[in-house]
Amino acid sequence: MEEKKKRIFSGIQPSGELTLGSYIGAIRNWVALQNEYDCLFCIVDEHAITVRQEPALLRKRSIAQLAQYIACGLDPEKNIMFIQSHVPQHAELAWILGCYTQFGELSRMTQFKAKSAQHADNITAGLFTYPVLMAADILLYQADLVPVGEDQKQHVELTRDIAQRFNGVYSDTFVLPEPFIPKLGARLMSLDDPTTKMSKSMPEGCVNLMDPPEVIMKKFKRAVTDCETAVKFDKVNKPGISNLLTIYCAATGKTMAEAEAAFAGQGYGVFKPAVGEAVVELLRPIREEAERIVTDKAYLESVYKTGAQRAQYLANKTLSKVQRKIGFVAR
Ligand code: AQP
Repeated sequence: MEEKKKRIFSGIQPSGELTLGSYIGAIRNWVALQNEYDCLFCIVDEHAITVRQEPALLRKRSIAQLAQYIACGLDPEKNIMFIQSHVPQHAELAWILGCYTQFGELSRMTQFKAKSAQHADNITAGLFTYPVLMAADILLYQADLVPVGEDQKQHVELTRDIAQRFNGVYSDTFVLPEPFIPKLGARLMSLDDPTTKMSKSMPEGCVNLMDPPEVIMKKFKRAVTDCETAVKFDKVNKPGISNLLTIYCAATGKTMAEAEAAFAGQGYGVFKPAVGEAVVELLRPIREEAERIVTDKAYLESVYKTGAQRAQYLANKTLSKVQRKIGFVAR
């Protein structure tokens, strides 16, 4: 008998441009895993509105992000690709799970602490309960694995805690998901400040998937390094160079030792543009393909509509089971 494939769920907020961080930390792994697993890849627009968005831009970015997912190599025939708000079961399950999540647990989330500091004038309840919606996204599909960057590990761990609690109160309902974090590039740092994460909401030190070559080169030439000259991996003392080396290895497939050897005796003036060029070549085919796909509105609409239908079918199975277990009257 053929063994049932394990399931993956992952998503990215259309709250800004897709970045080199989100590509290397997440999307590239989605592409690598799509043949082995049964996958759902989502554009999590409900998460995006936890901070203020410009409506027209949010709409445009959601569609552009789908085009970029496909351009990165995700196959809509193989995977379920959809927009979160098209599947209302996410919000319904999130409400229920919120009643099985402690205020204290949510208060400890580092992303909430960072984002509430960043948006001090608009700390919404949605920003606080964001991890509950993320738990619903994952648990709704009984996902075994969640491929994310290092920064999302805490949220996946909370998802497991919520699932375990629910399973304990009732009976086995949810699969306990595992985070899948890449060995290289799990946390790319800002080119401007290598002590902070490369993040789409901080565009200065961030390389975007759709940046043209000249913009990418400029960003790398300006990247913050240190006042030494050696191209050596040393995260504590040389965070800027270490980040650039990580990016170089992720872009070229070279090992760290090979990369260090390639630049031995050469200064940062040679190294920084070389990293830029490696990234330009990594992203060039993706950008060109995304620019082509994004103009095909009818195709993209058919992808997200089919995706939502298929996702709803799976989501309903879990949601009705949950509703029955907690004592809601069947519809
Ligand atoms: N710098 C990074 N290095 C490695 N992985 C990263 N990811 C994001 N930045 C890096 C991973 O990519 C996915 C993006 O998910 P998201 O946009 O929904 O959430 P995020 O982590 O909040 O992304 P940003 O860019 O940091 O957005 P803002 O600025 O809005 O907070 C996730 O899997 C993430 O781990």
